[in-house]
Amino acid sequence: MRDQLAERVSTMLDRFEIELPSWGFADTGTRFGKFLQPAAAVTVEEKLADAGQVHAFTGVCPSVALHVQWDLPHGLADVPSVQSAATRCGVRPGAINPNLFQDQQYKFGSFANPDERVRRHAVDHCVESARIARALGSRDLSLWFADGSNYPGTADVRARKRLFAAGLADVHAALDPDQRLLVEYKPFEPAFYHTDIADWGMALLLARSAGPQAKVLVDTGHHYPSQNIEQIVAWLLDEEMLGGFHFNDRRYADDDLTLGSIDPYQVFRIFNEILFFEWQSGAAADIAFVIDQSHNLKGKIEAMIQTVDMAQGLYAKAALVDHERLAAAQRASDLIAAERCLQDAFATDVRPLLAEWRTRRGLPADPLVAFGGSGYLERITKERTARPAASVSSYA
Ligand code: RM4
Ligand code: MN
Ligand code: MN
Repeated sequence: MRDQLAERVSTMLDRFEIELPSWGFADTGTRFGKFLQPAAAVTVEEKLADAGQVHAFTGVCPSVALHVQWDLPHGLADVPSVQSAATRCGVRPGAINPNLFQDQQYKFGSFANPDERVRRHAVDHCVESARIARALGSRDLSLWFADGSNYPGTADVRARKRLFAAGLADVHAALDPDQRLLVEYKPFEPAFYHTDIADWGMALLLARSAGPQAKVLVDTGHHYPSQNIEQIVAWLLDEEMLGGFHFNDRRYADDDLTLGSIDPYQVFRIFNEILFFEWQSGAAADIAFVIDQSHNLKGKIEAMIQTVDMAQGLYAKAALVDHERLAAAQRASDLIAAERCLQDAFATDVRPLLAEWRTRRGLPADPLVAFGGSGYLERITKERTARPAASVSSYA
């Protein structure tokens, strides 16, 4: 029995890859300030090197999501150096994220800015980002917009909706056939009255109208507290519109805390919906799993390894759900039996299975401990403390 379970978990873990965010290795803060870490990465090469460590110790993070403005400030011209740095660090470029919120011109929005010239600039930046993605061999162009308004009556909500549809269609038209456009939603912040793409329904409508290669990206932190995220996931799966995740946890809003640090059962329930869908449909869901966390206080590389370990553990638990039994209990409206399918799986200690899976692949059984003993952190702390303070370009 134990062997069977181990086999099932092992097969599922084999296919579970997690993308790292370049911005998660740089110093970040809150609007009240930033506490600097001597080991934090500043250059894209340093971010890729740190991500390479997470991949080396976990074996499941071969790609790194990049932010164009922070990691490729000269656009296409930066592609060769980023490409070779990634190769040197043992990782590859992942989703490309245009930046549509930091420039002064975006004060009143990007795709929905009332000024046509700003809208054009924003769309052009996305089209260039699609070219960057192509040149780097990345499939996904991942869009998050800060567009919105702060006061009632100050924005034409319907006109802005149409501008978004038009802008996204223009970007979609510039994609290669194998590229994807991911549309992320967020209910508030930095806009505090209305956000143009505030929830999954708005993102779904806009992705649908943009074209067949556009899908929705669910950032776990971009929901109101108590919202049923796994139901959203189930609906998007059923509509074949779930393109990716940004993983993090939160207690209050978009806190970008470590995955599973507040509510691991919720992450488990999300994975359960995905795996139940795959079992029923017999098809693998094509979902990009990306971490989107900014660790203000924790050591960044350790926090990232901790996140990957947590994600794998919760995924392994979800892989233990007995789908036959669950489906039968649901059909029979046997509520307790159905719920117990989830609870039994969630209560299983999967750490020995995970350690076994890693050992079989020549990976350290406990990547966090192994990283701690590697000396990498001490070395970069010394090296990066000695270098002249460079200007930090990221504030994600
Ligand atoms: C947003 C969102 C995006 C991220 C930006 C910087 O809250 O989560 O994915 O790229 O922050
Ligand atoms: Mn996000
Ligand atoms: Mn966010």
